[in-house]
Amino acid sequence: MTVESTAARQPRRSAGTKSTAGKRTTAKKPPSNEPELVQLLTPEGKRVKNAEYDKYVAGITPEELRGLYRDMVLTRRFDAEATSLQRQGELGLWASLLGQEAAQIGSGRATREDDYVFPTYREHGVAWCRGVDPTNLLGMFRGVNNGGWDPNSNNFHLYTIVIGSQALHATGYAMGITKDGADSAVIAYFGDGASSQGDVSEAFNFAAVYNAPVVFFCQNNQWAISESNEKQTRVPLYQRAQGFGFPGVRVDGNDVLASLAVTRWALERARRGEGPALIEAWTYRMGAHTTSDDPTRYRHDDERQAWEAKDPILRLRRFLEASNHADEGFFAELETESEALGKRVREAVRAMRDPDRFAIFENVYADGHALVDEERAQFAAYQASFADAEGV
Ligand SMILES: Cc1ncc(C[n+]2csc(CCOP(=O)(O)OP(=O)(O)O)c2C)c(N)n1
Ligand SMILES: [Mg+2]
Repeated sequence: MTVESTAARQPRRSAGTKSTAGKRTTAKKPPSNEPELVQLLTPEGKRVKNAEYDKYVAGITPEELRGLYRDMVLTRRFDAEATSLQRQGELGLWASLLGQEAAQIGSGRATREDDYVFPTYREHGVAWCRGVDPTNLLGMFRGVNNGGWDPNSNNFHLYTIVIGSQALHATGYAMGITKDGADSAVIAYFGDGASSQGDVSEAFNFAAVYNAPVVFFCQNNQWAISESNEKQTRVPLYQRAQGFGFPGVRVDGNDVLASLAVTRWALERARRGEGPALIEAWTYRMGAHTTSDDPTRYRHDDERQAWEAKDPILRLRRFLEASNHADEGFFAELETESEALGKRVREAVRAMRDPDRFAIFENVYADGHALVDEERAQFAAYQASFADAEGV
């Protein structure tokens, strides 16, 4: 639901918060954990009606629904393989998307080929939807390249580690689209923690005043490493949009159908020239922040267990089974396909060779630079100073 449509339903300040002269005011309560969100599939896999958003998925076919399921299963399988590869010492680090498959596949499948996507470092499901080969996501995490894919081949920007900075890149890109007179849109992904970055607020404001065709897709996975989202905001994140002058919606990020519908709504209005929108996908990071993190140090397992019951893949499976849109053969075939993907990823990572030592100096500037040349020469001299320098 949009900010506008829910404004009347926001809880009023209680009598205690009125600043009546001489009386003490009660401190505002932190945001409630009871989300008002757009949901089309319940955790039990039941389809629920939604007057505003049903129309964005009205024509969806059983085949497309199976496609969404397949996307989520394969993305999860790829992600699990990457986590294992890190544990085996094949990757330096991995940032798992476990639990966030629906938010990513739903929104990723809503994008059009000519749209442009600006991800964080966790958008493996969106990369999948954009047609980026999953093995290409792993080079940076193995430390053998600085990215691993050409952003312009799939309109999928390189992973961005500097929290929130891509919101500005996306907004600038969207402003450029308007100047080109094109009707594409941009989607910028970021997390609940990133919402506290100045870059994100600046991007919101630029996007609003320039009416840029950009969708801000915030996956609120409840945690920014060890900081809970109560430390990021005193209002539900989607409501921030209102202060900048564009609509904000909170969607059930574990519901792939709702994520698809709401993102279609936002991208379509952006393409029509109606400006930015903020989507807050309410979801949960089921795993650690990265393989370097130990979440047992800062959160209780019962929280994770409660979210397990809302698993995005399980709920779509329940729906597919209950509506006879998929049979045992489909699930069995997908299992085989998943295992084959795991094997392909494993073999590709193990086959990745170390890069040329001087590759780091390439692509810093499109046309080269005197300072980079100097640094390259210094590095070459340093390398040559070793006793076994032959072949450097
Ligand atoms: C500008 C900046 N500050 C701090 C960090 C360190 N850092 C890496 S991930 C992270 C938390 C991000 O949390 P969130 O935005 O919620 O995304 P999530 O990892 O949960 O997907 C932080 C603080 C960074 N990479 N960049
Ligand atoms: Mg987060």
